[in-house]
Amino acid sequence: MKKTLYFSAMMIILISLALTTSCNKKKDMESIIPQNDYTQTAEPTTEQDPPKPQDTTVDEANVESQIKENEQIIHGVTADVNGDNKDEKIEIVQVSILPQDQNGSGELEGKVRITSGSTVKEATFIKKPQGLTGIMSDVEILDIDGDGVKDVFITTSEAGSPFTLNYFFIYNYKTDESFSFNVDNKLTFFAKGFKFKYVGKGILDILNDSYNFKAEINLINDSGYSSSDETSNEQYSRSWVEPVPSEIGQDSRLSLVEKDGSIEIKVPLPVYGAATSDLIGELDLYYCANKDFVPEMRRFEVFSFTNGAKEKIGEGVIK
Ligand SMILES: [Ca+2]
Ligand SMILES: [Ca+2]
Repeated sequence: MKKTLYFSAMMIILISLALTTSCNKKKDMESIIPQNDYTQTAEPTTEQDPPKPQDTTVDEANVESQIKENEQIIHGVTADVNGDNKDEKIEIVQVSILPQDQNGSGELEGKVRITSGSTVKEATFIKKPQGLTGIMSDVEILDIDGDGVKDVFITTSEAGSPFTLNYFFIYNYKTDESFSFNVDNKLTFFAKGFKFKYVGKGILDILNDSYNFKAEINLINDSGYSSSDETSNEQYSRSWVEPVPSEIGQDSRLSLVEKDGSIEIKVPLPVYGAATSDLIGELDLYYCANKDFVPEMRRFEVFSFTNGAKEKIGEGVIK
C-alpha cells in the first residue's frame, strides 16, 4: 500500500516536471514559428494568452490531432520535400517516455513528423536517456543526395570532454530512406590511418599513406613545444586524430556545406598533440549521400591551430 502511494506521488511529480519543461520549451518554439500553426491541446491556456486565430484548414486539424500529452513540438519549418512544389510541414517532436519503475530513468525519443495534405509520416531519429542535452541541436532542409528534392538533416549534441559531440540523422521523405550517423567503426579505422612524425625544429609531419597525404604542423607556438628535439619528439609522437565528431568551434561543427553546387556533410574531428588538453589541429571529413542514401566519405581537409589561428595545411581525396 505504502509502495503504491509512493509510486503515485512519484508519477505526479514526474508528470508535473514534464509539463513544466513543456511550457518553457513552448515559449522557445513560439519565437521560431507562427503561433497559429501549432496548438498543444495538453496545455491549459491562461487568460494572459492572446486570443489565437482559428485554424480553418483540414491540414492544421490533422496536425493537432497528432499531438499527444507526452509530446512536444520543439521545432517547425516548412519546405517542399517531395518535389511537388508545395511545402510540407516538418516538425521535430520530442516524446517523453516515463520510467518503468521509480528506480529507472525516463527516455526521450526524437521524431521528425512530416505532414503533406492529409498524410502524416514519421521517422524516429534518436532515443536517449533523459538528461541535460536535448534531442536536437539543429535542422537543415537541403538536397543532400542530389536528386533534386530536399532532404532533412538533423544534428544532435551530447556533452563531452573537452568538446561537445555531434551526431546526425538524414531523412529522404520522398523515398522514406534514412541514415543515422552515431559511433562508426569505420571512423576509428580511418583516424588510425593518420600517423605523426616529429621531424625537428618544431615541425610535426601528419601523414596518411592510404591517401598519399602529407602535411606539416608548425608547433613552435604550441604549449607542449620544447626546443629540445628529444622532448618534442616524445611529446608529439603521441599525437592522434580523435575519431569522434566534435563541435570544436563556431565554424567547426557538424553541418551541411555547399561545394561546387552540391551538398556535403561536414564532420570535424579534433587532432590532439601531447594530450586532450593540447588541440593542435582539426580534420574535417566531407560526406556525400550515395544513391542508397548512405553517407560516403569523399574528401578531407586538415587544419592546424598551433600558429595562433586556424590554418589549412592540406587536403586529401577519397577515391
Ligand atoms: Ca511538397
Ligand atoms: Ca534529395
